[in-house]
Amino acid sequence: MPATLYTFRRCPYAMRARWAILVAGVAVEQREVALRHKPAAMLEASPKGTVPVLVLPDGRVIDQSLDIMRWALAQHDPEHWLAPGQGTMDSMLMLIAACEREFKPHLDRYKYPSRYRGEWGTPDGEPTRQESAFSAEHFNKARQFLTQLGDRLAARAGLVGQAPALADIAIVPFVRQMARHERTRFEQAVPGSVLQWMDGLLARPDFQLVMQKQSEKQA
Ligand SMILES: N[C@@H](CCC(=O)N[C@@H](CS)C(=O)NCC(=O)O)C(=O)O
Repeated sequence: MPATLYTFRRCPYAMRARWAILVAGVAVEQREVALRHKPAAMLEASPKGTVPVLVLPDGRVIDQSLDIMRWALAQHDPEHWLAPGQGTMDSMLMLIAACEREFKPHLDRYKYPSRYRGEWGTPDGEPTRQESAFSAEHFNKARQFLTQLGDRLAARAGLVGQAPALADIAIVPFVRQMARHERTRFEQAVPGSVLQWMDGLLARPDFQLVMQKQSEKQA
């Protein structure tokens, strides 16, 4: 019996977990969930209610995307994502944590300012400043993180070495989200090295498979 992965196609955390599982070639049965109607079995396994969640045949549950990546790659790591030759695991984990702390919150506020009304409006919803200004402020903060990535990528093709590694695969789905929101604005604002890095990773055939819809897989 294979492990079960509860996933959501467009979730960047789930994307990175699926990508590592695919590259590792580990047999996993994927269940696409509707975030508004999460299956009871998933919530029973992981009450915090976020995807991805991996339930192993022996009942163990891994419910953090980075842990799922490391679990899969620990079994088979054909591209040496866990040990890229340059850069240590600690330095990759620090970069991934920085993305979570210094990029993701700004990405969310840039993309979905209305969800953060409390931060730019009064408690009764009266705006104290423009929603668009709030969004632009967070676009700029997210961009600052990408400038840091650009500095790294000026010196090498990947974030820690010449070849993609855990850090690249864990971070690029979030950068993709920002690029897809307003591609032209993104292209004008971020270093060319970041664009090239992102486009190169996203053009990989395995990423196309990671993003395939359930219906396309069955076809
Ligand atoms: N730290 C978690 C974060 C996962 C996460 O936040 N996933 C989002 C979707 S992208 C989610 O499931 N949110 C719950 C919801 O939208 O109901 C991980 O790395 O797996």
